[in-house]
Amino acid sequence: SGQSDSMDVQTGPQIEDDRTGFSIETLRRAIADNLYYIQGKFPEIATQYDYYMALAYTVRDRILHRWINTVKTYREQDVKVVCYLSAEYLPGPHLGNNLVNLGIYPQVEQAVRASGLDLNALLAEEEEPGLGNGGLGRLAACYMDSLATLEIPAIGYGIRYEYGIFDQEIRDGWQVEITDKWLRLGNPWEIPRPENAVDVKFGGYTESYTDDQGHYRVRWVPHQVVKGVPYDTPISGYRVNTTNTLRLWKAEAPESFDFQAFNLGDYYGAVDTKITSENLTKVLYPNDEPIQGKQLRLEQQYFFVSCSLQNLLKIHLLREDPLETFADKFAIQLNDTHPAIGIAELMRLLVDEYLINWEIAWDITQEAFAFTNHTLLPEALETWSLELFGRLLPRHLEIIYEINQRFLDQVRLKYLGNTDKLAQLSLLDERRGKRIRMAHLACVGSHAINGVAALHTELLKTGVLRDFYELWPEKFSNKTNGVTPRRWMVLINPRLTQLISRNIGESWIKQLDDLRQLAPLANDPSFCHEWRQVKRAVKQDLADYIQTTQGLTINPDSIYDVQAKRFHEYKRQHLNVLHIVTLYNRIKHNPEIEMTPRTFIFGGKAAPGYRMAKLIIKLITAVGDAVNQDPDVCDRIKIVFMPDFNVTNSQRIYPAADLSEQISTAGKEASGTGNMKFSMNGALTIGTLDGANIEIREAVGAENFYLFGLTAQEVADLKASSYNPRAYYDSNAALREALDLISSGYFSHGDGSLFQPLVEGLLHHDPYLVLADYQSYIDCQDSVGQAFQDQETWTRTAILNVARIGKFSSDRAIREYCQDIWHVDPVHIKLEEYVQAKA
Ligand code: GPW
Repeated sequence: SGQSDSMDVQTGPQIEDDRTGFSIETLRRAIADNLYYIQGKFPEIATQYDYYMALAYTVRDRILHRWINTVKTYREQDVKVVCYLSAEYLPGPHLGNNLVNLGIYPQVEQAVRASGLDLNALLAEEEEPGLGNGGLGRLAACYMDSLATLEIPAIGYGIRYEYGIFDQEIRDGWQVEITDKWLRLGNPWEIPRPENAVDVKFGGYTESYTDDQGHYRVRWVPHQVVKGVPYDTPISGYRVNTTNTLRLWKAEAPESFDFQAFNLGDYYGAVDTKITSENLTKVLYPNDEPIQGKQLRLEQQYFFVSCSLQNLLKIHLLREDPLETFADKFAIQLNDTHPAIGIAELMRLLVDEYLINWEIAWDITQEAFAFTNHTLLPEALETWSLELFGRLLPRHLEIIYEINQRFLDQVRLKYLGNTDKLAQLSLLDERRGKRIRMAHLACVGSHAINGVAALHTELLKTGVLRDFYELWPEKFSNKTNGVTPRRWMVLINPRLTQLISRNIGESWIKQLDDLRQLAPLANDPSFCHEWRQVKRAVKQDLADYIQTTQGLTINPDSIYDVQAKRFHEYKRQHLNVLHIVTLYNRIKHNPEIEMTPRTFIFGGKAAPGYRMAKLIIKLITAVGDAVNQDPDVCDRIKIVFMPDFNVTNSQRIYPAADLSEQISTAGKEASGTGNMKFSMNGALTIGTLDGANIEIREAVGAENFYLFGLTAQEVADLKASSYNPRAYYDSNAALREALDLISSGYFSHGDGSLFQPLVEGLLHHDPYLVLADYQSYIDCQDSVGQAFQDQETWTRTAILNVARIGKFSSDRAIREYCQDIWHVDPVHIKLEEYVQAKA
């Protein structure tokens, strides 16, 4: 993808070995060899998928050399390692990204062509690992990329779900969920490590005993044991040898359990244990936020966290380091509260299994852990009922009681006689039927707590975590999210990448702030012309794709107005729809009205149980059906719903957008990361003062950002002063007309009841202030439409957006985590000769 230099990858081996060589001929031979020896096929019967596999193994071989050297170096040099614990990862397809990072895209393209094949066709064969829901999982993947690129020793730990996030189909305008059998054709990127399996206990009871030294100890007698088997995937860095590990755990039945059952003659019981064990990592819960309080979900969380911590302790002891230095060697990051049980688990492992005394164990734990919060929605804050928790993790419940007691003793000293404070800070919520507050556990057990955008961190400090902030202000910091420019620019937008690199060189790929050098070019007419040509070509690509896949014709000269993200009421896709219906009404009233043609593009999944989100999808497709066929309007408005928004499909969307919709209710979106991906690819943003939008606007300049809507403070004030959405409806004719048209059944074949829950909800509750922000949004959109008429100015603004977006690289974010929270340094990986490495 445009990057022509290949040999800047650290001194490759001198000999053109078939498994390490980068020459076109060596690559071609390796592909042929892998087709034969890995896929067991000869060209006449080989499918495109066979060739994809042959190529994937060819690339993997080149990565393995670096991967082994990386592991070896980390072991020998006794370095501090970042351990990222995340229940979700959305890495996207690996092949293209690895070609970019290794710097062998052009050679592989030619080697593939020399084999009579097309690289794009082979890339399209890869099934992406959909092991996450949305932003949180994708952030983890961007951070893994940046960690490797910055040469930081790191392991990503997570769950190897057999079924990832469902595939979305649209039938009759409704979302239909299809199971994601991503492993069905095999996965060339993972290596199982059954020799590193660990056992995880569940249920049962605890008992105390006195050890030889007369110490009081606790033993956990489980009801069930599940085996965790790690599967490792290499994560390459950009143009460095560093190749870190993503270690995902699969649940299996432990052999010893089978044997017990077999000895008793209970063959079916043994098989049953195997089935129930494997259920544990069978499927990803498809809820974005809030999470569902299901037992299996807690089992998943504990399972992968216990596997990971046992693994870390094993590594630590293998290095012959004393346990007391554990936190000097590992920095453990909690990606939201999903892995927060790790705090109690590390305490259990240290105190019960390694017999360390409580105080020392607690110091180690607090020093090792850090916690990132990703939401302000109160309903998304994770809690577990004591009953369920105690049944599954009886020992951890005791440990949490002990942590809480010691913590509250400290609180009591500070706030003498203030029982409210105790209740507010307690790890146990005593009101709603006794529940464990995972965010409180995470705060108490960590030395650092961070939000993911400046506003979000401020709102944490004054809102959901204010009591903790009052107690430990020094623990808090902000780490504004970022995304990797390797995937989100270089890989997905080769045209833009080439244009930029031809003008300012390639340094920006690793130093995104260098995009600043584009700023003067915003005044260079020939550069602007080329920029427009690139955008136009990319928009044509998307038009072609939509034509082929949906039979829908869109106009590449129209504004591509895109909202692509999970469906949630707080993200307000329905506000976008109200704008569309308003434009529709304007044309119906005045068919000759001047209007900048727009193509409204939507993408995103709704949680299967989230009825309102699914109804909003139906509304979009229903309005689309009416608008797209209406000869009066379809030259000015088109609506496209792109089904199955995932990493692969998103890669076609971000580069083609003119306008990025970031329209959440202020104070609700923790950060957003799609906003950054659009901006990097030259879209302008229409957005509220929410999440990272605020910082994007500051960076690109207020004059280059379409701002509308209430501020977080105004939202809070309006809600406090008994917000009345109905008043907005009564006093705004265009809003009334839009809502009335939807209620009338106009978009639902006369069925006036279909969208009633949506319209009634807005009129009587409207918790996300859609109606309050309506007019401000419409006015802002009108100015967008006007501005697009002046292509010169629009292009200049787009270039300035890209020139000033450097801050939103995940490299910047990871550097901040390294300095302020993890205290880790880069470790340079030198490549040993292959022959020597093997010996
Ligand atoms: F609720 N986010 C997400 F905070 O994608 F855990 N899934 C989730 O379950 C949560 C948060 C959780 C998102 C935020 O909504 C988004 O604003 C943010 O950019 C992203 O996490 C990464 O920080």
